[in-house]
Amino acid sequence: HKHTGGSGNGGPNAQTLSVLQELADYYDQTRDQWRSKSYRQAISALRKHTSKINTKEEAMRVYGIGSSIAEKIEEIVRTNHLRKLDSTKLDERQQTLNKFMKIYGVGLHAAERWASAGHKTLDDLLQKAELSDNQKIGIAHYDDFNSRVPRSEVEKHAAIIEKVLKSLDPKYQIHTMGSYRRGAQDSGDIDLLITKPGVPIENIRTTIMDRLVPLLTKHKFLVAALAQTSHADSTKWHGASCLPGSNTWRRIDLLLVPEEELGAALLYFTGNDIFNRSMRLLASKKGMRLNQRGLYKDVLRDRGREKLSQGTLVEGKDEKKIFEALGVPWRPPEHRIC
Ligand code: DCP
Ligand code: MG
Ligand code: MN
Repeated sequence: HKHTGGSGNGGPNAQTLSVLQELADYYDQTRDQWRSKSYRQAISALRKHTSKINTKEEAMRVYGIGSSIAEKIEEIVRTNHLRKLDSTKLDERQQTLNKFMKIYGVGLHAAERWASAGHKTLDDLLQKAELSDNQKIGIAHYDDFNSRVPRSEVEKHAAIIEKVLKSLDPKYQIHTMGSYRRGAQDSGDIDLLITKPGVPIENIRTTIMDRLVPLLTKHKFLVAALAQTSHADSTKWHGASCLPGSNTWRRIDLLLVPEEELGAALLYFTGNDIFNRSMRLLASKKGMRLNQRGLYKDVLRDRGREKLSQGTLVEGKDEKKIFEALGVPWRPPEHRIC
């Protein structure tokens, strides 16, 4: 199976992107956060670009790409290769860890345990390691979960959920979040926010968990439930979905939100994660607190900046009003890439 390296079904800069991704993975691995972030930013900017970038000058005109990465882009296009990658070849153990950590739901801890036990391939794991059911699914669908979902396919998954949900109750609303809402041409997973005006979250949870999920599972659209937080008041469902006639499984997240928290949830689940962090930091500097439920003021903190009280709600329902209350000009989702 061919790894497309984050280029989905191509795009004019697919080859460049896959080489840059290798280097980004390397910096991730070495915990070089600054470089890792620069590369991530450049990759997401280039992925959105609709024409082929050939030269350093062209690359530098793309917002989010600096001169050093621009130079590398030109080298990749010119030589079909990046010399930097030769000198940063990871040792074998690092490569094994990388491979294992790309299994959905597997972190450094499990990867290190397996590598230390001498496992080197996914087949080794299947044959010799003790695996949870979710890990088995992660390995069986390794290529699926590591390939990007084209924007048009995200829309198809969302449309199926929306149709079935509205057939249960037409008052439900659904928003496609994450990288999709930021305008990405392809996404790592499908993030859907679900709400119904005027009813408490318990009500929404019952409809989704006890009716929608079982129904879509019966229809074989939802094909796996993954990493469920076990407690009964969970407002998230993580799993996998598969379009009729396809055998590609996609990662899908359902996020259940009451109307009062819709704005804060829209803000949070649009991301990206680094933009979110900067908004939370800003709130904190203004003596407020921002999370996926709302913006709060009069948060009491002790000298160690440890929170002593939740504070009072400033805004939760309206995304634009949260920006206003923070004194930040509105930033459309496409511009929330840090
Ligand atoms: N999020 C966050 N911090 C995290 C995880 C998530 O702030 N640690 C928020 C911002 C993300 C959103 O949730 O944009 C959705 O999470 P995803 O992991 O699905 O990330 P994206 O949708 O942004 O990217 P991808 O295309 O890889 O799914
Ligand atoms: Mg996502
Ligand atoms: Mn997600």
